[in-house]
Formats: sequence, C-alpha cells, structure tokens
Amino acid sequence: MRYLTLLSVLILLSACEKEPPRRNLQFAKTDLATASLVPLPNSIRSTGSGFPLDRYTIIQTAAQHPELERLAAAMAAKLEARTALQIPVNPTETTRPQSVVQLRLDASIEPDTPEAYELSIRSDSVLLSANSPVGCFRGLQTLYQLIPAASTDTLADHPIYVLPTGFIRDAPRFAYRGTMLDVSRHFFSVAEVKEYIDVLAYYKINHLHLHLSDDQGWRIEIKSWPKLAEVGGKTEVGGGDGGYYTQADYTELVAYAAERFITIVPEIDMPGHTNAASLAYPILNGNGKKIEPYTGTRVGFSTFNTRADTVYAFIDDVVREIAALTPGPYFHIGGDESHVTKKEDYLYFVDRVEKIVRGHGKRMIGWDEVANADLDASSVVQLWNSVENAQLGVRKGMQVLLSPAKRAYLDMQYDTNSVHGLNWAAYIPVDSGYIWDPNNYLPDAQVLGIEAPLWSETVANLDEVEYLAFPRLLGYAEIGWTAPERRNWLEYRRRLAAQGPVLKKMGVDFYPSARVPWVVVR
Ligand code: TNX
Repeated sequence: MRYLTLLSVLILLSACEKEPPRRNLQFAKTDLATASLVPLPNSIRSTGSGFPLDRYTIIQTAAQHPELERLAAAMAAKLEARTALQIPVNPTETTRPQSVVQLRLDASIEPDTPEAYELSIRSDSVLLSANSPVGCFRGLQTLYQLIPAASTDTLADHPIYVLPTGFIRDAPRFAYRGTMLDVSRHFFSVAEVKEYIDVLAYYKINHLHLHLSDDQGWRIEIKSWPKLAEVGGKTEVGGGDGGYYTQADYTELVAYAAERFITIVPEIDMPGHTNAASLAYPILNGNGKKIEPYTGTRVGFSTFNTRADTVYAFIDDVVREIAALTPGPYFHIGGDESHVTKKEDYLYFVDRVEKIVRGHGKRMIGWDEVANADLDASSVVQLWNSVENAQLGVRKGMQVLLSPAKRAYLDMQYDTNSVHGLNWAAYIPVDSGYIWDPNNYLPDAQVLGIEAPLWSETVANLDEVEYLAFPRLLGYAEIGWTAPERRNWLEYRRRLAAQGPVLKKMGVDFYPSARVPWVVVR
C-alpha cells in the first residue's frame, strides 16, 4: 500500500516535471522597432528575441484588481478570437506556465498621465505597466498589434505566435484624439456604432463625438419632449426611415464605449441645423417660415427663436437629460453655419446656452463660430473652418480642438474617383490627410487634441462610413498620439500597408488607396 502511494507520487511528480515541448525553441531574429504599430509608440528598443504566445502562456493580473481582471478577461477573449488559443487568466491550478503576460498598475510610470504605459517583452514574460487601467488598455492595443496574423513556423508540435522582444515606453501627445460620426443626416444603428467603436479602440482613439441632431433628423429620445425623436427622428437624407436612440440605447453605447476607454461627446447642434427639432415643436422655430420635413443636403436655413425664454427652457431640459446619461465631461452645442440667425441673436444665444451647459456640469464645445461669443475659458472651440475664430478663442483662454476641414474631414473625397463623400473643402488623399501637424495651427499647449469628423450626407450604412473613415482615420489617430518628430509619411505608409489584412480581418471595408503599398495575404 505504502509502496503504491510512493509510486503514484513519483509518477505524478514526473508528469509535472515533464518538459513542455517548446523549451529552448529558437526563433528567427525579431525587430520590435520596425513592427507595424499604429499609432507609432514614442519610444521603442528592440532586443531581437521572441516571446512565444502559445498554449503554455498565462495571463496574470499583479494584484486583485477588478478592472485589471476585466481587461485580462477581455484580452483572453481577444487572443482566442485571433489565435484560437485559450489562455487562462490568473489560473489557480499548479501546472507550470512557460510564459506569462502580466498586467500591473505602477504609479511610477512616466510621464504621469493616465494613458501612459510601458511594455517589456522578454523571451519568457510580457510585463504591461501603467498608472491606471486606461493606460493598461492602450498598452494592450499595442500588444494586440504585435501578434502575427499566423502562427510562426517552428519545430514545435503546436501553434506558437512569436512576438518581438524589447521595450516600449509610450504616452499620447494629446489628451483628446477623436472622431465624429454624423448620425443625423443618416442614422446608424447601435450595432453599427459598436462595430465602429471596436476599430477606434484598436487605434487608441479615445473620443467619439455623436452629431445627434440636424435639419434632417433628431436622433435621441428626450423624455420631456417626446416628439423630438418620434417626429424629428423619422426623416433622413434621401428620404429613408431615419431612426433614433432611445435613452437606453444611448446609455448602452456610452457604456460600450467606456469599456473601451472611449468618451462619448454628445452634440445637439443649435441655433441653426434645427429643422427637425422645429418640425417636432414649431414653437422653437425662429426663421418665420412654415416648417416642413427636410431630406436634402443644404445647410444654413434653419434657426431657433433665440429671443424666446421657452426655447431656453427647452434647451435646459434637453441638456439636463443628455448630461445625466453622459459620464464624459463634454457637451457639444454645435453653433455652426447659423446663416439665418442675426449675429447679435447668435451671440446672445451661445452665451446663454453655454451657461446652461455649465449649469449641468459639462464643459461646452462648439464649432469655431462660437468663439465670437463671450465664453468661459473652460469651453472648447472646435476649429473646422476659421483659424481666426480659433485664435479668438485662444485669446479668451479656451483650448482648441483641431478639425481643419481641408485636412481632417473624413467626408471629403479621396480624389475624383471617390464613390462617396463631398469635396467642398478639398480632396483628401491618404497622404495629405497625414502630412500636417497641429502646430501648423497652434502650439500644443493651446490644443486639446484633434478630431476627424465624418458628416454623413453621402453615406447611409456602416460599409460606406468605413470607406471614408479607413484608412485615413489611422493617420489622425497617429497625429493625435505620436510625437511630430517621429512621424514621416514614407515610414508611416509601410506600417499602414500592413494594416490592410488587419482591417480586413476586422471586417472593415477600407478604401485601398493606390498611394499605399498594401500587404496582401493569401
Ligand atoms: C459643413 S463643418 C457642416 C456640416 C456639413 C459639412 C459637410 C460644419 C461645422 N458644418 O453641416 O455636414 O459641412 O462636409
């Protein structure tokens, strides 16, 4: 009996000690510094070996931390989708792992900003450290981008994905790296917006501005003014069905984005671009004409009545309801192209609405015309058209969000062959969208960040949105993240080319611009 016990212990021991079959594997020399990462990290040092991601890898969170554990679980799911490997998170059983990916919080990470992270990849471990979970999340995207599309050719009897070893220290240049989706001219479903958000997160974009109202449609349920959505939500450009987000839908989008550390910025465009609102409630209308549903693409014909207190009571309700559903710090009031609002009425309106927004605890953003009003320094001016307006805002102490139409408008056509898009500001081929810098407009200290808006007059579904957004949005993500001295079109073009198969795998219908030598995988 005793002998038998000893024997089984011996057998067990030897089973545990059995060398997993990938010890001492040699991989071809790697080079982390030339990996196709977008946006490019701010410092990379290669050490030339390989970290094997395979069935002997585990994910570990350093301390018991629910947010890190959530990220680790999300990472395992992502790795499984990409590689079919089932990588355990914080396993309790004693089988000996051969390699570890560890997520940890470390308050000493420099620079001391929440999105900074460090990645040390050695041949037996990956250490991802950040000051906060958001930094960890950004670093995870870098890690995902390092996973090869296919397993590496090795002598092992199981798939191994070899990551290049070395050290990355990274942090963004600007706190706000965003894009805007116009869900008013055409409506996009919750599922479509979620799919879009997934891709944004992969390239470290951290703000999604939703243009929720315009002449052609009102897209969010307001409980105190139900006809906004019920009546104002029924139209869209071209006469389609339109649609709107219920408050539950919007909350779901906000939460989905927040899980990916993306802040939703809601916009209610006013006093112009308000035909759909005035169609629902004609007392709002200030242009003196009878309101009809509008499904064309003209701008600048509608206005609220800026001298009626009832209009401000209405706006207070709308801002209060949306602010209550929006954890992010911003509320965008539009303010563009109010061509039929008298200048003094426009300025009076913006002043009053800014106070309403601040009263609901939000920081106001407005298209650059708003800088002419008497605004608080905490508000943000979004440069789309006039550098003078942006500079005026700066003189009032405001920060500027850069969206210069000639460079950063995702709805501009690539060239004369483009299937979708407009061209009133410029044609923006992929290189021209990349080769500019925020400092062409303002010094960094005055810049909150950059945002690439996508107006949807010419795009009716997510595939068409993707045609305009990709690949250009990757360039804007990099302009917002990477130090200007590290950016160079020819080098970026090579990294962008490698994103072709990645975008394809994510189901993104990008425009295969001939200016990029796309990598093709069979
Ligand atoms: C101008 S840019 C607009 C939008 C249009 C866009 C089309 C801005 C603040 N207003 O209303 O959709 O051009 O490119």
